[in-house]
Amino acid sequence: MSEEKVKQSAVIAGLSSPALRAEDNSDEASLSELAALVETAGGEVAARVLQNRPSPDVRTFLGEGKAEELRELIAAHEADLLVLDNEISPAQTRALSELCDCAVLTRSGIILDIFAGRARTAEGKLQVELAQYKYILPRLAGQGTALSRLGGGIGTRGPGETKLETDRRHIRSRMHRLEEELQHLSAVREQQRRARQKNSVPVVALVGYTNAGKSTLMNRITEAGIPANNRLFDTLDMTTRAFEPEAGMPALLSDTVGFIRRLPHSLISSFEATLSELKYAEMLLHVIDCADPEMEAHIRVTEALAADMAKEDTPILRVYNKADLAPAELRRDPEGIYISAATGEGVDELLARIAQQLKGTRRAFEFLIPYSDGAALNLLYRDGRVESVDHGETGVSVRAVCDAKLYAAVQKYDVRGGGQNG
Ligand SMILES: Nc1nc2c(ncn2[C@@H]2O[C@H](COP(=O)(O)OP(=O)(O)OP(=O)(O)O)[C@@H](O)[C@H]2O)c(=O)[nH]1
Ligand SMILES: [Mg+2]
Repeated sequence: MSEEKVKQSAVIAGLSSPALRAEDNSDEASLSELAALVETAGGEVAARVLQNRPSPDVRTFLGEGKAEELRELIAAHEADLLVLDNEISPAQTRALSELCDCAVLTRSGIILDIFAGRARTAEGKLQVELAQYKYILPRLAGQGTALSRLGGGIGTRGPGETKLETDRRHIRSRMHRLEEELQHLSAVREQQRRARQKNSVPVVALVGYTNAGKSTLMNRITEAGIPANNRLFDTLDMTTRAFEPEAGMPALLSDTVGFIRRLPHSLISSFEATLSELKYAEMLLHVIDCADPEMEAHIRVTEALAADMAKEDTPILRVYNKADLAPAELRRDPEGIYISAATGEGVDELLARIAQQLKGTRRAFEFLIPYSDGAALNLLYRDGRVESVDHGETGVSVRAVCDAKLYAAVQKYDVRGGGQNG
């Protein structure tokens, strides 16, 4: 990411309106978060404005009067751009851009820009580029000159300003190629996943709001050495490492991109391949920054997104992190666990809770499989972890670790008719 000599200055604005859905509404906390996002993207916030209206204005979203006020504010601060906290339509973006005589971006545009500067792996870069095109395409007409006047910097990273101005057909064909490349990478990922499933090693996935401490916890548990920084969206790529929640119990831990309110749809769909890993997780650890005053809102956003991405019945353990920064009387969730990934406090207890959960879903069983049912034996080899095999007179005695689904398929051969802990 090339740092501009002079930071771009932005005026940020949000609309709070009872007509907007809660997740589309702006408020002081959401505006503060937007300010942090703009700064993370390398900009500077010159002024912030929270507008209240019974309903959004159809043409300008914020209202003609407010737009005029913003124009004066932008001129007075010599700001380069206006950033909206709400997702407004491409037509409203154009109207505001004309009225305020400057480039207009939305929260999604800023988030995409941060992602563009952060993507490291080939897949991450392709995913971000695709997301940017999806965001830009409907907004192309009208704002080209305002955006190119920015001359690099926020909102112009990634596809680049010259490409911005090329025609839609060119962009569409580029998007098509990106989609194809991503599909290919996703096939490779699927093969790796199958190989892992064959070994029957359960995956535990970290999810959480950005900056909650997922990577710090991952590093503490697996020594993965992932950079963990006090900035938004530090991690973009999925990293998976082996760990043992209990001696002799192999498992995998995955760290991935953090969530935030109003995560752009184009990003979610582009990162589908990465996030689909959550579907194969046996349990989710929801890492929560319990020292953040916005904790409750963060929990809602994360669990709504996680519910869309994981299997329906995947158990979630709430892991309240940064307990070292929060007074003990704030530890109010009896179901959750309070830890500090930074100091290590509570991490052993967390590992014990993970082991306990995994044992419940994955156990060792003894089967006696008749020679006539080779398919059942194949199934155990394919989806389970076979620990011993003994060819006897009446059939094959097999000891294998199975999850609930596999067990249901071969239960009739269980020598005890029930299970035993592995
Ligand atoms: N005091 C304290 N700080 C912590 C703790 N865990 C993480 N941090 C800090 O919080 C910041 C964010 O931590 P990360 O591990 O990068 O957070 P993340 O959830 O991976 O963030 P993204 O990758 O941006 O989604 C870093 O500055 C960490 O040092 C903790 O238990 N206590
Ligand atoms: Mg991280």
